[in-house]
Amino acid sequence: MSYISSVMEEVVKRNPNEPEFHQAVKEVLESLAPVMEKHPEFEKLGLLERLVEPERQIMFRVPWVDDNGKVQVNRGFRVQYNSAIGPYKGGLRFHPSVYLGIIKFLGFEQTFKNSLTGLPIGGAKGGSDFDPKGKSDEEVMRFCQSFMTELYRHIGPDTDVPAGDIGVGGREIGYLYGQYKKIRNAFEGVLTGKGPAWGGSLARTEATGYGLCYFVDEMIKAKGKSFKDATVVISGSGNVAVYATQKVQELGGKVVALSDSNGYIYDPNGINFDTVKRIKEVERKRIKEYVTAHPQAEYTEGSTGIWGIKCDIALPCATQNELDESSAQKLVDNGCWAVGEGANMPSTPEAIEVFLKNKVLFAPAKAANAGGVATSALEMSQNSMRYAWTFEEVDGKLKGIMADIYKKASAAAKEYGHEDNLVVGANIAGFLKVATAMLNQGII
Ligand code: NDP
Ligand code: 2IT
Repeated sequence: MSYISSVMEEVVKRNPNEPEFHQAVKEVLESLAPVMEKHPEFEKLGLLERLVEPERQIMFRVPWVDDNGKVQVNRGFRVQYNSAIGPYKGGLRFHPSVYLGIIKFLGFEQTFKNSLTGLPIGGAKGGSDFDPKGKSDEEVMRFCQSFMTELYRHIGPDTDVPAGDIGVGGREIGYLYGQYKKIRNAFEGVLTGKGPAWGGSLARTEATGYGLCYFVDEMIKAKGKSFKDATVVISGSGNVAVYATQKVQELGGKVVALSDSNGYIYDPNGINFDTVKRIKEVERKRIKEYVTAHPQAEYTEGSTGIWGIKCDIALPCATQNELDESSAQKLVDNGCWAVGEGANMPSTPEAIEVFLKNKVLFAPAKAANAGGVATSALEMSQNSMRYAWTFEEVDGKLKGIMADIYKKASAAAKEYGHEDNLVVGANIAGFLKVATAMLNQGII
């Protein structure tokens, strides 16, 4: 049996009932076949066995009191996956679907993504099965305070720096930061995605969505295409989807659809960004509210129907495995020629196969959505300097980083015999830096 197959077999055996984790590991390991051929020393040093095992996994009780005075108990997680190239870094997800397997898959992906940014950050992820939907501000605050009352002992600006992800945005980062500061009596860069008034970087809110568009723009430009006059479908209507919408419009494309877990909206005239921003960020309401302000738009129940809308470019920006084989086939049949993953692992392996087989230009998540964490690393730099760059300075650096990630991924794909396959290219380029660091640092 090959080295890769035996490591994969062991991963499935040692981590039962964690299908998302298996899926993420399998994709990366399969991409690494040409690397293992070139570097037999990796096997001798047990590099892959070490890489697939998180350095540390923390699970904890999060008790809090709801508005009715009832005690609620959630489960908290922090998986500190790999610190070979820098302090642990990665978001926190609050969603009822969260369990250890989800956090492990996200921490594993984060390790390679962070490596691709070229910045000194290791990989981690955390979160809770807490559902912020329908909770009052006070409930969210009490939950965040309880969560941080345990998490604080495991993190620090040179140890582990959490940020946002699904269900965790500026409001939650504020409550988490306030509690950390109170317990530690230290105003330090322990979280990113902070408010600009208290150490947050300008452009961090926009960074993942903008970065996704910068990456896709590089990828399609290399093939003589552009966003100009392209019809674009974006799934989700959270932080990533909203700012991807804004940037697509700035680049001359027309976004015609957005969604949430209940359904999707279709506006043939092009989505009105200001309406979406108001509904999602100010009112915190559902995407179906959009049709009240824009009666020419339609709302349809069920979120996967969005992939049946005819488009040139599709940007899945909601969640893992939201785009399966049949949805991919529908996109291809309708003439879609580029896909950029804003969410983490939104396409199933079968969907990716459909895209690659049909020569759809495909931008994989760990490269395409790295702009968020890259800007988090820029926030860490600014905190260390006790200084703040302007929006334009940060945005300019973000653009440069995304172009560089595209170059690295496409060069690695070519060098290892898979020209134009950015899945393989991103996995290899992300892996090599982490692998080199791990080898240099001994058996740790
Ligand atoms: P938000 O919480 O702001 O938004 C999430 C969006 O996705 C919402 O519209 C939500 O709908 C939808 N969604 C979530 N879960 C599901 C589900 N199970 N089925 C269908 N729709 C769902 O999160 P973000 O925008 O921050 O994150 C979106 C994706 O991007 C995630 O995969 C995240 O890991 C990834 N990402 C985020 C980064 C960031 O900086 N924020 C950086 C890199 C990647 P509803 O309201 O109905 O739940
Ligand atoms: O998946 C991701 O890259 C994020 N949720 C952002 C992590 C971060 O530390 O900014």
